[in-house]
Amino acid sequence: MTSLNLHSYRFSDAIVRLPSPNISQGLRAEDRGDPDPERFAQDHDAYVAALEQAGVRVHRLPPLADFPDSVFIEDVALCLPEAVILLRPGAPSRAGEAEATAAALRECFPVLHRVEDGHVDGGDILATGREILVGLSDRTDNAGIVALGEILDNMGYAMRKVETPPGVLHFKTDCALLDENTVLATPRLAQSGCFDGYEIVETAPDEEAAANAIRVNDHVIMAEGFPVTAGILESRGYHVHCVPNDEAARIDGGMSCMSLRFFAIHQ
Ligand code: CIR
Repeated sequence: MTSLNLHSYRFSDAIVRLPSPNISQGLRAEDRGDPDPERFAQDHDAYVAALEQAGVRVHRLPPLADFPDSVFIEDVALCLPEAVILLRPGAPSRAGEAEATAAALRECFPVLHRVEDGHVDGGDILATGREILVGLSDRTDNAGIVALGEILDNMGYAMRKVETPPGVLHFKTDCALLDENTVLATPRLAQSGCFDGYEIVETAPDEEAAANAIRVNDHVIMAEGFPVTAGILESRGYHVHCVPNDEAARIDGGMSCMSLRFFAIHQ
């Protein structure tokens, strides 16, 4: 097993999926209007540029017209340094996205495992420096967590089941890893106790949506519009890079969901 330690936020590569031409039909919990495809594409370009500025090589996969939500590529796989695990997204309209991405993942990883039962969305998985947390949610069920747990156990990784707060799409909607032992979390998730033993940085009042950020090498990439939380992170020494996210937010997308990040030990 390769230690998660640094590889939970030190990455050499990222895979993104260019936005579907049908992005305006993306799933959403609440109607805040359809995303505008042109503005979405511009925001996505800014997001990819932020990844590149953080020092990763970005692999761009072609858009999938049949899958409006496929830009949220994080939900189809869990990338670990030595292997990739193909997941089973829980929304029926997204079920085919994983297989549609398998061939591209095989090009980047020597080994590909598959979750064969239940459902797991990548947005419910947080790899920290010492364990892999998987949040039970409307998209991720017990059967999926058990199936994923068996694969991780065989690979020598510690997995822990946690609860995604009610009404929250994914576990990582409410948290992000900042370093091996530090997480950014909304107060509601911090209070659940799932991060006991970790250092927690809470999002500022009324800035809960800032929690879906990503630490990539020396940068923290977060959505624009959360100045107090950005200031808190900067004051702790993080290099914060804010990118526009208004269009993705209309269909419940944030920073983590638009890329698969990994450290390529075999290339
Ligand atoms: C969905 O509901 O599946 C998409 N509209 C948003 C997915 C966001 N994914 C993520 O946070 N990992």
